[in-house]
Amino acid sequence: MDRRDFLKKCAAVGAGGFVLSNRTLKVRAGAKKPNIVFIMIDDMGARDVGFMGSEYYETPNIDELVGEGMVFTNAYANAANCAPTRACFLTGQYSPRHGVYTVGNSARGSSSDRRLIPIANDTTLDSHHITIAEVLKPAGYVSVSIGKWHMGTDPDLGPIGQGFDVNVGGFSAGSPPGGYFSPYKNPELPNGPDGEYLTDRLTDEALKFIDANKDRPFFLYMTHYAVHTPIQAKADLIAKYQDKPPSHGQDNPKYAAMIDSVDQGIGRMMDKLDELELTDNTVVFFFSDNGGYVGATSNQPLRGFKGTFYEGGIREPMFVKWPGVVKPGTTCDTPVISTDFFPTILEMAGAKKPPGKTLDGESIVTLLKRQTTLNREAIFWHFPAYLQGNVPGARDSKFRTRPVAVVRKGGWKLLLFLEEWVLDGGQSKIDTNNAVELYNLADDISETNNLANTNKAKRDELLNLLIDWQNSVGAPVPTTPNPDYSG
Ligand SMILES: [Ca+2]
Repeated sequence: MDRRDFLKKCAAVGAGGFVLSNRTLKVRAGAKKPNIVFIMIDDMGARDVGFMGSEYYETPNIDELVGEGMVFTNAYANAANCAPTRACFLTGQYSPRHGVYTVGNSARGSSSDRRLIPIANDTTLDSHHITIAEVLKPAGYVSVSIGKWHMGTDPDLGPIGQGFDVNVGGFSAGSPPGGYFSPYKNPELPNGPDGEYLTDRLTDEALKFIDANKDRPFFLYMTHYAVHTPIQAKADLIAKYQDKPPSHGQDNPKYAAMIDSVDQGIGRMMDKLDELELTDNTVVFFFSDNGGYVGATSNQPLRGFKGTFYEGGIREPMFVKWPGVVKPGTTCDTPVISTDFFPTILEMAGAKKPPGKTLDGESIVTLLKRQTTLNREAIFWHFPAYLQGNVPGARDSKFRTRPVAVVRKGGWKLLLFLEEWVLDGGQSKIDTNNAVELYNLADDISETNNLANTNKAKRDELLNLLIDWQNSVGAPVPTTPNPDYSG
């Protein structure tokens, strides 16, 4: 079923009536459906919050929430940069199914340095995809997207076109066009008083939305522009960090102040839920779309930064607070990934997946209830593109990443570098062509010890899993040599 058929069917049944299964009726007759607040921070590194061990940034409000929820210590974004993770979150599908692999052009960097012609990238989410907002609507939810969208612009490709009822500030841009202080130069956000701070304003908009929708189930996609560049913060908060000693490579007072504003905003949202007596019936997710940005933060002890497929580029801070269900103060070390949110939210909301829609993730409700582990064997990434830049921890000094595919199974992680794989003999030369890196994250969280040639059994096991997965999702592998490549 494509989106048009899905929406037609919804309209025919009427609002709130798409899935009239016994189970849904039972849910409706019993407990009120939970509100869902999904907090998506932009570019926040895995170690950029107190609960993940930062001793430099101060996030008391976030850390307090963590104490009421479950922390996921092996949480991953579907990509190492913004747009693809968002497309995967909104659709519940891996990148090969929607074609959003990266931000902008897939052929970034100097052509003479690229050995392959990369696969073309979609910079917007095509409207035929069924998003999480579209699936929640017939389950009785009102949805708002507040902040960064990065998937195209309304009327068709922005939040409204993709099923949200309300859009505040979301369009094609991946960073605030006028910076963090009003005037914002944002076509989807009227300016506030001069000097108003964007993170505070988006929080104000969230409070307004909660007030206006307190009597019905809502899905609040709180997708802050923070803490993406430009690194701009309020002077009083910068001053708070000015003399603070650096810790584990984290030392930027302005960036710390940006995080502080996010934290204060989350505190204000929780106060609003308390005030309206909604706290007990509201699920809160906290997540970021890719790893911490070089120059703004440090992801130590993780290797690399935003843009690399080492842990520093894709590992995320994450927790879920679900009053009455999640045992407070718990942790879960099962690897989870942003495609898991779609089926998880569906299950929480008592909504059903549209017939025919493929979901690549798995609901983590069973983990939240501490019942069983997940069914899947592994999680995967596919990045048939080039991302320029020289960042510490990357494989070479010209690209944050070259085309790569990745699998994580248990404590093991394998990276398959597609240039060497495609052009240097593939499997027949695997012992010498440097196409594969294998790490045992359980012992080597910093990915310093490549075991590809010392544990060939594990290498081949993961490699076969990865290739089978690529075939199963139709992942396009670039195979055309670039004639401009100068070696
Ligand atoms: Ca991002």
